[in-house]
Amino acid sequence: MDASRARVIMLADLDYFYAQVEERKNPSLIGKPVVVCVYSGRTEDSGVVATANYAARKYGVKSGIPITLAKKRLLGIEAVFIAMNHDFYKEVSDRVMVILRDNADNFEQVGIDEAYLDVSQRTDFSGAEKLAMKIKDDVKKKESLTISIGVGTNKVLAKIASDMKKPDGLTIVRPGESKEFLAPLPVDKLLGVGVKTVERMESLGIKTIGDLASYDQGKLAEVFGKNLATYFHCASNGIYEEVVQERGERESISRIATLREDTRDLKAILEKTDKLCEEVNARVQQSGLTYRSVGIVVVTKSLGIRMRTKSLSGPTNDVMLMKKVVKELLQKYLEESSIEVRRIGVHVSNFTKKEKEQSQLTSFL
Ligand code: DGT
Ligand code: CA
Ligand code: CA
Repeated sequence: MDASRARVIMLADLDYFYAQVEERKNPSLIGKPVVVCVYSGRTEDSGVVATANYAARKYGVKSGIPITLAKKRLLGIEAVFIAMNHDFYKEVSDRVMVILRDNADNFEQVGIDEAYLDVSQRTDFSGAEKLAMKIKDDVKKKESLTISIGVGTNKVLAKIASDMKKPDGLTIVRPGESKEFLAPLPVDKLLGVGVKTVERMESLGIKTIGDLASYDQGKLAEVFGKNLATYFHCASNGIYEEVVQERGERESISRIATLREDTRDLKAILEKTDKLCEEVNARVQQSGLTYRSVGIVVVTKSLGIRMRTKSLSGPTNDVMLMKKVVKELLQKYLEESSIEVRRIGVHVSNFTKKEKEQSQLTSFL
């Protein structure tokens, strides 16, 4: 392969995400096993573990196990159990994603704590380490979180590489090293190989990705069908073409936050919405979009949800205009309702892609 033309793809994945965010919020947790729980509310301890920090993982506590089992495994240990606070993690995630998107030519978020970055236009493999370290430093400085990064010539390699040296890891698989890197790894490391597929592969004598890479493709197709067999064959040989691209057309971009106290004071609410508008607008601008609708979401003290939207006369990405419209909508809402506001959100929608597509279009006219 022509190394100078290989794509440089990264997968960045935050370490023990929910638990790390809790540690950052309350540094006295650092060093102790921390277990973030999804309490179902039925009985005191019913529910599952969302994630645990590495101190807790040493005792076999991990995502998906019952809270009761986690408590058993941590019996007699000074561990901390915390209820999951999804909105809070989402806010942190949104800010980290802005940092990651800033460092990519093409960007694709694939979960609350991970994203693919195609950085081929800004670096080749000789500069990949420097760029990855810069991204890790940015996230550390701005959000005080560690993130693990994997780099390879495609998504499959980047994803597997990101998992090699967690936490705070960086693994770079250079062009030409892909097959060698993959060969000894168990097949379940491959994207899309779950428990059932592992069993079927084992019955064919395939245990490692190397076994899969050299397995007869026709025989694979008999078991898995042609499409899947082709994917297995290519991916295990270090070949995977899927591009990094922003997922789908977005319907809206929004941010929501809880007010310091329930209130009907316009000034207090505007302090919050102004900040939210700036965050939303930053996201809009980074995506190269303009919007034609601006709206607010109000969660009342009694947890009712009210929405108000206004259509604009033309597309914009002007934050002052967004703030003005949000203010109008809020004033109107407060006139119409007498209930105190608990949470407030802003959103924009009805997007058009700025410049690029428009100029392409006009060039045909
Ligand atoms: P890592 O990446 O191995 O250091 O650890 P995490 O915790 O970041 O794991 P990851 O990346 O698979 O998942 C990101 C977050 O998603 C995690 O912090 C909590 C949530 N999560 C993962 N698995 C589960 C699950 O089975 N149930 C629930 N409720 N949440 C989960
Ligand atoms: Ca993670
Ligand atoms: Ca993840």
